[in-house]
Amino acid sequence: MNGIEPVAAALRRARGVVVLTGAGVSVESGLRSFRGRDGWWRGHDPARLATPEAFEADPALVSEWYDTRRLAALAAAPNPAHEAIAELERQVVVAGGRFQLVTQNVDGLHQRAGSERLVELHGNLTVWRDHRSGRRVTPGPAAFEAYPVPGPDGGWLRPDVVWFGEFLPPAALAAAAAAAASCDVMLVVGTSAVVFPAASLVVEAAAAGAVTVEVNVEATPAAVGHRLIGAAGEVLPRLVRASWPSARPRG
Ligand code: BV8
Repeated sequence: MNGIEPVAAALRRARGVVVLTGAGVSVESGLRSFRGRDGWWRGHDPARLATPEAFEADPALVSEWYDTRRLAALAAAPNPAHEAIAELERQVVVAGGRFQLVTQNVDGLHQRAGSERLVELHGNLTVWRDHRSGRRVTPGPAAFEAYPVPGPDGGWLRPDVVWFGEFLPPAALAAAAAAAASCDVMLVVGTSAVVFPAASLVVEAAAAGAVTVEVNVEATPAAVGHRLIGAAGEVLPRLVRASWPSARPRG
């Protein structure tokens, strides 16, 4: 694959690395992306489902949709892209560098692949909260019996994710922005880069002089310096091996 060696060299030299991921990194785990051919959004208008207004209007529909996605995420397994990102973290940290993984995904697969230095910008599907009190609960592996689901404090349970029109967790956004502003290399993997403020992290890294690299099956609007076009589960293990020939991504 042309263009992989300069990226590998930049990774070997880097003192600070950020990896920004989107739904595309979980496609090879069998989880649909949002705007792909059969994306979750195709059947459902995001504005109709992923907003506090939609939940207020029809909590049964929205909580059933999210429970379907929660069960799919629990049934899925990390793929070689997730494992390569976890290995990349280990290689950078062992070399004394700084590493930050920033994900828009709410499926929890990065943690299960062994990633540690992780910021979940948009929350996590496996945790739910009472929409009145905010008290969090971690549901068991089985589907909820009925929708909507009564919360512990008189509200309904909702997924602990960030909906359109809702603010991101300030600590997560601050950590992501700080890492983007001080990294030498940012990999942008499997995201359409159209949702903000996540997409603005690429701009911040480029403005800070970082080498920016997109890994995607197609080119997106992201303003990056390098594009490695291909499936993340194929490109990332190859990039890690090209960067650190002794590296052995687990899995
Ligand atoms: C906010 C969680 C303050 C829930 C999600 C500035 C300009 C314009 C609009 C805005 C702006 N600032 C704010 C907005 C509004 C809005 C926004 O960005 N709208 C967009 C649509 C224009 N942002 C917000 O509302 C944010 N909040 O700003 O609060 C505020 C408050 C009040 C009023 C104003 C502002 C909150 C945004 C977060 C929403 N929650 N998810 C859930 O999961 O249901 S967003 C959700 O969609 C994802 O988390 C992700 O972030 C986003 C996009 O998805 P991607 O991950 O990129 O996936 P997608 O399918 O789009 O693309 C997949 C890619 O992978 C493709 O490129 C494909 O080619 C590629 N691919 C496929 N297979 C593979 C692959 N690549 C590699 N390998 C493969 N195998």
